[in-house]
Amino acid sequence: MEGSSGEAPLLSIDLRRCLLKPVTRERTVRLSDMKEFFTDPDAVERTLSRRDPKIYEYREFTPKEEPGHLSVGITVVYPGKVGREYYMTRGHFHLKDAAEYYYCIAGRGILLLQSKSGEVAYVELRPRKIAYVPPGWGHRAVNVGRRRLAFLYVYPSDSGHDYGVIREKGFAKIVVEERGRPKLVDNPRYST
Ligand code: PAN
Ligand code: ZN
Repeated sequence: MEGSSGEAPLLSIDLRRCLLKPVTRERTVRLSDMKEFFTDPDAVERTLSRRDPKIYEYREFTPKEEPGHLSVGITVVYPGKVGREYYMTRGHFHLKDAAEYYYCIAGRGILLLQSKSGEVAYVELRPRKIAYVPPGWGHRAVNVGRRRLAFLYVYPSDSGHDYGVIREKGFAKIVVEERGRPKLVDNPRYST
C-alpha cells in the first residue's frame, strides 16, 4: 500500500527546491504587481525603469475551499531591496479571524504583525523556527538576508485574504537596511 486515496491526499515537499506537489494555486509576484506596497515610490520607478524583479512566489495546496479544511503552501521571498526597504510579501489580514503558522525552511526574515487596533509585533524567521500569527493580526514576511527566505505555512482554507487596508496604509513599521543591518522604523506613509 502506497501514497494516498480519495479524500486524504498525501503531499510531497522538496525542501531544497521549495516545491510542493500537488498544487492548487501558485503565483509569482513581481515588483510591478505590488508597487504601492513599498514606501519609496521613486525607488520603485527607478527599479522598474531597468527591470521588473521577482519579489516572491508561492505554491499552495487547498483540499477544498470549505470550512474545516486547512491549506498548506510554501512561500519564497527573494533577497533584495527597493530603495532601503527589503523585499517582502504584500501582507494581509484574514477576512475571518483565522490564525496561521509559518515554519521557516531557509533564510533570515522578519514576520511583521499588526493588530486591527494598530498594535505592532514582530517575530524573527530562522530555519526550523515556527512563527504563529494570532487570529485578527495582519502579517507580512520580510527577507532581511542575502539568500532566499522560504517558509511553509498552514491556515484554515476559508480564511480569505484582505489586502485593502495594507495597500492603502501599509504597516505602521517597515523594515529597512541601515548601515548594512535590518532595522524596524516607523512607516512615513502610515496614518491611523
Ligand atoms: C501566506 C501568504 C504568502 C504571500 O500564504 O499569502 O506568503 O503573501 P501575501 O498573500 O501577503 O501576498 C499567508 O499568509 N496566507 O494566509
Ligand atoms: Zn495569511
